[in-house]
Parts: sequence; structure tokens; C-alpha cells
Amino acid sequence: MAVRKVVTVPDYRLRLRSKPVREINDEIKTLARDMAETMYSSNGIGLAAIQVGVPLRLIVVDVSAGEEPDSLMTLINPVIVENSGKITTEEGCLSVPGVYGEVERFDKVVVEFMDLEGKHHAIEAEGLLAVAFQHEIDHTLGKLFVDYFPPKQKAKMLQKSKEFQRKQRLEQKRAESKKR
Ligand code: QAP
Ligand code: CO
Repeated sequence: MAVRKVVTVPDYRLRLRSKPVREINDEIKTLARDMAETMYSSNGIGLAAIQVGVPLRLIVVDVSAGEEPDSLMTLINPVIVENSGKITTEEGCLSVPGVYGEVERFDKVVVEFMDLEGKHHAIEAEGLLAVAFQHEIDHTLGKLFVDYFPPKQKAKMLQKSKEFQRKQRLEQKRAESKKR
């Protein structure tokens, strides 16, 4: 298992349309495990494969952020087949670090997907779990939460994340040179 590097804005890969997973082999199983480890290591509640640079329709979600056992979900080729209601949530994204904003989404969704054994499922989700599914499925379509904001606000959010990342890199370098 390994924590992988998270792709961040303005990387073009975040705009790719991910392709369906055609075969669940060891490579896919390792990818799914690495994604979970990567998500937990940054205290995230969801991650899509493209966020570690792999353009495949595979997402992991754990809205307990690892606080509750058995709450990790791995969804292969997820699709929203039903939706209803509205909910507004403060969202963030590991690929847009340092930026948060309120997004309106469906309060309830039904998602069809395959698990790592190739079994098909339909799950009904509500509230935060429904929001997380929508946010992660957006990633498989090349869409980011900042896209829901008006152009000027979106530009500011992307600029803010770039500055946040620059400061993060500087702090990282400082910490590294201290070690030597
Ligand atoms: C998507 O997002 C999500 O900026 C998952 O500095 C968000 O895990 C689903 C994170 C809200 C439902 C509701 C973001 C961590 C984590 C940051 C995340 C950061 C550190 C985001
Ligand atoms: Co995200």
C-alpha cells in the first residue's frame, strides 16, 4: 500500500473524462487500496482515481473520515440513476487545497456501481454521503466543485488555491532543510 501524490489545480488531468474500468485485476485493487490510504492520510472523505492521475471511473468515499470501522466504500463505474431534493453543503477538495465554498446539490441520489468483486449494486444515499457521491462522480466527468460558482468567483478560488499550494511548498522545503 502507498500514499500517492494528489493532482491539484491547475493540472489539466482534472478536466479529463475518466474511462470505465473494464477488468478488475490486481492493478485496480492496488489502485483502490492506495486511493483509500491517500484519502485517509490527508483527512479526506472522498477521492476519485483521476486525483491520483489515473483517468478511470473509480472512487472511494468514507464520510466518517476513517473514524468508524467498515465505512469505506469503493465504487467502480458509478452512475447516478435517480435524484431528488436539494441540499447546500460547504465543500472542499484535495485537488483544490485551501479553498471551500457552499454548493447546492441533490439531497438524495441512487447510485449504481460495481464493487471490487465485480458485483453490481444500487445504493440510495442521503445528505453528506449523497453530496460526496456527486462530488466524486463529478471528478470522473472532469468537473470540480468550483465550476458551480460564477466565473469571477471561480477565478478567485483557483487563484487562492494556487497561493495556498505555493505557501505549502515553501513550508515543506523549510521543514526539509531543517532536517539536514
Ligand atoms: C469531497 O473532499 C467532499 O482543501 C471530499 O486543505 C467535500 O475530502 C464531499 C480537504 C465536502 C462532501 C462534502 C480539502 C483536506 C479534503 C482541503 C475532501 C484541505 C484538506 C477534502
Ligand atoms: Co474533490
